[in-house]
Amino acid sequence: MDYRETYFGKYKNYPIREYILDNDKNLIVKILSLGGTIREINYKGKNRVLGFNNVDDYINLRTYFGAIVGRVAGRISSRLIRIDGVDYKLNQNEGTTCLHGGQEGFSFKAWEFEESKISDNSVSVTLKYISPNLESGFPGEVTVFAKYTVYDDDSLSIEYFAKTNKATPITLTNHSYFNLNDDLNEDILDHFLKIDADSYLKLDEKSIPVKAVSVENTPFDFKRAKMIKSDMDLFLEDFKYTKGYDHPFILNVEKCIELYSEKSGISLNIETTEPVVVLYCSNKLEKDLLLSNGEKTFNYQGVCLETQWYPDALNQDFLPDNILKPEGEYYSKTIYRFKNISD
Ligand code: G6D
Repeated sequence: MDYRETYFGKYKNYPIREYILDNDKNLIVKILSLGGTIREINYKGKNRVLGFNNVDDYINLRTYFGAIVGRVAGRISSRLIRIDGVDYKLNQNEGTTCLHGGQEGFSFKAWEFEESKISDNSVSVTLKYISPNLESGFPGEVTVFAKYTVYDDDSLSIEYFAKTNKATPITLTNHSYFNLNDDLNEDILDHFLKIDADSYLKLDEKSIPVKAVSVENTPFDFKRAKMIKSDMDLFLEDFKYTKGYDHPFILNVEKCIELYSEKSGISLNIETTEPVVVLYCSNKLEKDLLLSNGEKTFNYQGVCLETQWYPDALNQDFLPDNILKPEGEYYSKTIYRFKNISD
């Protein structure tokens, strides 16, 4: 087990550090203090996520590559939210919606180093961010800890802990774009994907949930592993505005998500405490951005599996809300297990 850190760059007056968690076997994870961003997941000598080489690209291009997304991940459809009888005006950074915590989202903040730990079978780093009252319009000062742990079984866990001094909505997730091929120039459409979900959320033209529907006999049935491209017919109504999968799935109790590349033999198994996973296949990823390994970006180059609470919960009567109260504590955990079938 090894822990290292380096200087990565500067953002406003903050030095941005990179923390490297290495299990001295097959898994090395590199995390930035900017947005708690996972810049690289190196498994068996190859990087399996999309990332940049500099701070400016993370800030200016807003792809959310590898970033922690919050205070509220996903889209909030209303400008006003009412908490304990008080109306709060949210920042609308995507037309009339507040996307991924608004312009002042957690992804674009300098997080503080809290601690690192090494044990016989794991190495971790914990980052901290204090989100001030009314950041992007959200009520209350929220203190968040994000703990990343790499284990000797080639798994990575991400845990979030948060407290607030006033009732506020909160939904946190990680926005890594996975590509399990050995070559990031190959798209993810022939990755096999399994999602243990009986229903998904239909979206309107602004990608706001309108109802939960069964996946039976729809392109959203991933209960048995299939290639991502198998049923992704862009002429279908569900994909008219999203140009592919960009949808929340309501996970069954087992919460099993599996991704697999036949080309590399690499698989990723995801377990989570969260009730939902948003499947986004980088349908709208800007082209020709320069990645950290010198490659250029293109559509369908990475697949995001954003484990989280129900999106737009505050505004959708059919979804349970995500209000954190001062007497409560927010906690969520997602584990990413990497394997190679040849092992
Ligand atoms: C696009 O609609 C998608 C979102 O789901 C994604 O999180 C974002 O790009 C990065 O807006």
